[in-house]
Amino acid sequence: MFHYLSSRSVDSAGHSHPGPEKMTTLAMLTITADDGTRGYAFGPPEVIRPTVIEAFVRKVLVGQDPFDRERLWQDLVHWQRGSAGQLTDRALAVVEQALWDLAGRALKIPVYKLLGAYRDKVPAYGSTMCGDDLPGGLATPDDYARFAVTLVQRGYKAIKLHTWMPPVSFAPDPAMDIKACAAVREAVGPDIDLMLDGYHWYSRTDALTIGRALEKLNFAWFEEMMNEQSIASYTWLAKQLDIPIVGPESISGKHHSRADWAVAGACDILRAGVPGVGGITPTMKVAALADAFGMNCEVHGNGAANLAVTAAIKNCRWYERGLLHPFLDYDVVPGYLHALPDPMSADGFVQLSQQPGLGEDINFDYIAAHTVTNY
Ligand code: LLH
Ligand code: MG
Repeated sequence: MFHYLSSRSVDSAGHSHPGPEKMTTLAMLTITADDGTRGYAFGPPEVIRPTVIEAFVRKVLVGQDPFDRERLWQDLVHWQRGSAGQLTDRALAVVEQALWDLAGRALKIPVYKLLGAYRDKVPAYGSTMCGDDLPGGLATPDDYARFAVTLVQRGYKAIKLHTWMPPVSFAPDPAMDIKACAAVREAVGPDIDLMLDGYHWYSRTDALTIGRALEKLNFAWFEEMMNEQSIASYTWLAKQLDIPIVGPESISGKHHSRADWAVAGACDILRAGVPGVGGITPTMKVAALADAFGMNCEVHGNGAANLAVTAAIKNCRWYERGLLHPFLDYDVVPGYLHALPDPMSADGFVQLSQQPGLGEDINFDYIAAHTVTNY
């Protein structure tokens, strides 16, 4: 576990926003093979806790071949049931990413190539932070419009708005969301792809109202506007709207729940991110499942592992770059890395690193100097 400086803080509902620069804690999991080859993955310390490592991860991994990722992952999945919620999908994902990183480093090949690369660069969409009440931040529809223009100048060919959510005092407000989307469309013109990821608990009728407005604004997709626990609500909405519905992002169930969504017609585009579904392999399974249904799978979230998957599959249009905010410079490299895992060119493409493994250029000296606990 180590400290690094971050200017992002999290509100009372878990959404990130700009905040005062402060020391933040991150965990780095290291898996070492008998020949000394190592694999690394980062994760929140509360996810990859010492008790989780001791009670489950060591028991499953020690003495095993680190290349047997599927078997090791399945063994961890079996432990999940009896773990009383201790061994989460997010913990599985950290362990599995470190195994992929180890394999890539051992074979001297980037993970996206190990996965069977489809491309070496991926177009990125700029994914905004959720709305706030910071003057000049993301507090008004005009703020979103101004920010969208700077994102287009930076090179983004697509932008996804996360609009206002509690604890912002006036949120949620469907009319405000529609105004922000209209202001952004007006500001960037017809050629930029736009998406909305608004408040995640709208009612069916509010969601339908917003969805119809987005259709008029020619938005490319509509994401997590309702509680994803209700497949029936998503099926109800998808039947009535032409705009593609993307999901599910936040529900549990790994690739199994995504299969249920595809069968139910609850979305037009599937969604999975490496931390959320328990690793790179289950994310690839969702992508294959989507492919079998003739659907895209838009990968949720940024970072080296999500980028590797995005480059390894054909049926994902964009890499989600962010979260972005006018007060923050996403291109600043955090202290524990030597370079961003997802540098974006002026024409909006993220080039995949050719470094062996996940492609994170780790600053081991920084981490050693800022380590607070080793276990
Ligand atoms: O609610 C939020 O803070 C965001 O929606 C966040 O979860 C983000 O990761 C997301 O949904 N991206 O698509
Ligand atoms: Mg989302």
